[in-house]
Amino acid sequence: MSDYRAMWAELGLNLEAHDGLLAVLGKAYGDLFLSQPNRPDAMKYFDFVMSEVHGLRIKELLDAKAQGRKIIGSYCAFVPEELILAVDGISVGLCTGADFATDLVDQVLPRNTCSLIKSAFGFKLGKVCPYVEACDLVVGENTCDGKKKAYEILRQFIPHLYVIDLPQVKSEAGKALIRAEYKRFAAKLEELSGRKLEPAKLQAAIATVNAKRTALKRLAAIRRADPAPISGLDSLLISQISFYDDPVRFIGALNQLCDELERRVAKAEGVFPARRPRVVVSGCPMAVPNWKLPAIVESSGAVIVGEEGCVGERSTRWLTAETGQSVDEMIALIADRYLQIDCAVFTPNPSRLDYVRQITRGRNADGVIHYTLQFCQPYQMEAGPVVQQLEGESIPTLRIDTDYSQEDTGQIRTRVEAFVEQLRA
Ligand code: BJ8
Repeated sequence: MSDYRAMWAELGLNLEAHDGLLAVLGKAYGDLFLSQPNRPDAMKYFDFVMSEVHGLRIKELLDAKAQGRKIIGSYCAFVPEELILAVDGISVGLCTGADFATDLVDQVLPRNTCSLIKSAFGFKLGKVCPYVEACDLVVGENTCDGKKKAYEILRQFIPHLYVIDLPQVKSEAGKALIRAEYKRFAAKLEELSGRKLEPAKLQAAIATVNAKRTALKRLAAIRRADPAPISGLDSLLISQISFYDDPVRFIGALNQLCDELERRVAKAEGVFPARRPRVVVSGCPMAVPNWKLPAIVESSGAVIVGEEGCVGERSTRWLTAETGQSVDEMIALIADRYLQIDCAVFTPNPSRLDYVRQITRGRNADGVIHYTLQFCQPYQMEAGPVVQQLEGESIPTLRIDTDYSQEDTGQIRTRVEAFVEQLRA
């Protein structure tokens, strides 16, 4: 990586703490990703993106800012990238996948808050995230109670925080709310960027985001093959990168990878031998750099063939209809698309359960690991019905409730290894 220290200092990062973070991340990346055998060649692009995640990509963002473009950060799959792109903005998902500055976080948040929310605060309070510091607007959303209330506190540290209200029920009133809120967000983006939303620009933005999701869906479908042509770890990494890479460049790189994977499938080549136990992971999002569970699963003799999560197929399943003509029509269609997301904050939420079942059967998976973060009420509450239903259909399941610490790694490994043995039997 070139020397970006002056850039990081200018952004106000704590350079010493940031050096520590990069050293830990670099080592974890080498150990977990680069050491995997028989990786597809086209993963080199994603390795490069990761090696420059706090370097070249940040420089690109700052260069774009210098040209008058706005950087919009977010924490949730409900923030519509289409609207951001349509005003020439750049959308970045903010890191929420590791513990940082926990002593500072514990001073402002209750201890019984999920790791994902604590992580958002840790990266900000510890001054180690160049993305959040580069943002012109950070967007929160009223989803779970934890996030909703945490944004009230986060505003002290990020004054340019904007919160989108969201429904909790998929009713006509819910639809009206999300449509109105996306219109309000569109107006905010127009004001911030000084650019008016034009139908042609919005149409192009919808097409770009659809193309990104289509490429991710293509990757998901390829994972049906046995032997698996790509590891679950690499597939998760690609989903994580999709939230902050340049979308057009990302689509090109991912389609190139998919071409290679399809050639592998045709030759029955895989990253692991055929008939390895196949697992779907369902539940809370695994934001970058949260690789703990997939690393354990894939070093315990199984392969992950799908993620039913927001860093995964919950974010890519649906496309926006490209039939809108006016800006208002297109915003309504975008809102309708997002309202289908089956986050556990909705009540009731049957489509998530249906999809876990569908993806498990569609990928020829042998079992499901239901993954929740401690103190995440929505997903912990849904774990019971999901597991009950799957087991009722003779699909073996394992419930893992964890956080971002490494303390329970040994215990989780023991449980995962026993589960993999059960799948082999
Ligand atoms: S659309 S899943 S990204 S809200 S883990 S903070 S739910 S207590 S992240 Fe999510 Fe949007 Fe839904 Fe997806 Fe709360 Fe649970 Fe923490 Fe969570």
